[in-house]
Amino acid sequence: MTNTVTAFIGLGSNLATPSQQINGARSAIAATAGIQELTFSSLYQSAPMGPKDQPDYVNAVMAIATELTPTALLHCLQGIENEHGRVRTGERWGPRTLDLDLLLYGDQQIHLPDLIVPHIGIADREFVLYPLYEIAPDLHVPGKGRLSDLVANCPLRGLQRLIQS
Ligand code: ROI
Repeated sequence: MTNTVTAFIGLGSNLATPSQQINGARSAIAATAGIQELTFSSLYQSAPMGPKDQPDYVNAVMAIATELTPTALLHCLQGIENEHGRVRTGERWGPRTLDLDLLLYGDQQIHLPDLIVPHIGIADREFVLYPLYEIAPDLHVPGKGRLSDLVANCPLRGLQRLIQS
């Protein structure tokens, strides 16, 4: 690939054996034309943000090199979400089989109707910041500051790194 950008994707699931959903999504992303996997974080277990009457989540972050535009990448991720059985119930912040978020795209700040980068919740979500910090500790988050400072100001809220089996 030529002319690639480093991008970061947040993965989350709390239904249908979450760790398998995450691993399946990882394979599907890595197999996409125009995407090369660079780094994959540990899996983390996290308490649900939003309604508490749903299972804990498994979250991870993936670094990729890509020659896709941000919008093309977003559409790829949405396609993989749909193929992996995501059912949109319409319930706000309800449980989900697979959630793929475009967190960062190089050092770009993007404001499109259906895509905001850096991802809206990035600075206060422990299940995004800690896995991201594991794989890219020196990162600067455009418009928000050093990742190390964001991590230092974000409580763990019970986040646990899972031991890989
Ligand atoms: N909570 C956690 N812990 N992890 C997620 O990935 C996640 N995703 C969501 C909502 C419902 C906001 N809560 C979450 O979309």
